[in-house]
Order: sequence, then C-alpha cells, then structure tokens
Amino acid sequence: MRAGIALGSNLGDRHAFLQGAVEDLKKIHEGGDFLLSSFYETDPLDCPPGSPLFLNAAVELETSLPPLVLLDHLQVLECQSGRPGQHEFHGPRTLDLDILYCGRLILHSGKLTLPHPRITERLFVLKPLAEIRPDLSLPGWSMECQNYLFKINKNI
Ligand code: PH2
Ligand code: MG
Ligand code: MG
Repeated sequence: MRAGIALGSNLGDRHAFLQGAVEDLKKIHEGGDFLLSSFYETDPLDCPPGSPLFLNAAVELETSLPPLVLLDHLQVLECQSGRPGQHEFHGPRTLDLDILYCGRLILHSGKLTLPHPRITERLFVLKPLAEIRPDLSLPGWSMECQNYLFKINKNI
C-alpha cells in the first residue's frame, strides 16, 4: 500500500539527516513512484522556547510492511541518527519520522493512530504533503489536502 511519512529535523546537520533518511526509505520502497517533496524550513510549533528551526519534508512510498512493523523500522532509523530514546517533550531532534497514513487504513493502537490526527492542522506537514499529493483525501477528511493547505494559509 501507499504510505505517507513526514520527515523532520531540528538538530545538527538537518539536511544530511533528512537526505540520509530519504536514502534509507528508498530501500524499503517496493516499486512504483517514490514521491519526495522539497525540504522546507519551518518555525518550531509547540516546542520548548528557543528551539531551532526545523527542516521538514514528506515522502510517499509503496510498502507491504504492516504499519506497526513500518513504525518499528522508522524508530530504528531515528535511533541510528543519534536520537536518544528519551528526550524533552518536542525537544530538538536529529530525526523524526512520523507515519501519516497507510492507504485508507484506520488504526487506533496505543502506539499509532492512522491517519495521523493532526495532519490538517500542521502547516509543516501539509505544505510538503500537498506538494507531492495535492489530491490526497483520507478517511475523516472533508476535502483534499491542497484545500486544507489553502485554508490554513488563509487562516480561515
Ligand atoms: N514536530 C513536532 C513539534 N513541532 N514543528 C515543526 N516546525 N516541525 C516539526 O516537524 C515539528 C514541530 C513534533 O514531532
Ligand atoms: Mg513528529
Ligand atoms: Mg515522531
């Protein structure tokens, strides 16, 4: 199925961490188009005061991995970037990889909620995602991705 993944970094060589993650994600991609957005520099949202700016991006890839297996895999990549297992809430991190959606699957497990419940509120997710999948519509959404971006940009 097609899985959407949000990438973020606001510690160290942000560009290298994102680019490294993209190369690692290509290794689990199983065919068809590997969609990659531009890298966007974004203001930290809900982070401790003085947090550095983020680099954010989005990827859509094809995988047959079950979502919780994909999640484990992403957490290994986060660890390999040097991100500690425990850190301050939303504190600076070398690499953050969040699953946004896995096809049209709806999942509420203790570890993972799909689709990610806050996609439509977060400019730093919507902007890269709308670049690669403007037409995306997910369970629970009332409109396409590009329209949520339009709405958030207009702040209406
Ligand atoms: N991630 C967060 C909290 N705040 N702000 C930006 N700009 N980019 C992020 O990736 C981000 C954030 C929690 O993971
Ligand atoms: Mg995150
Ligand atoms: Mg995360």
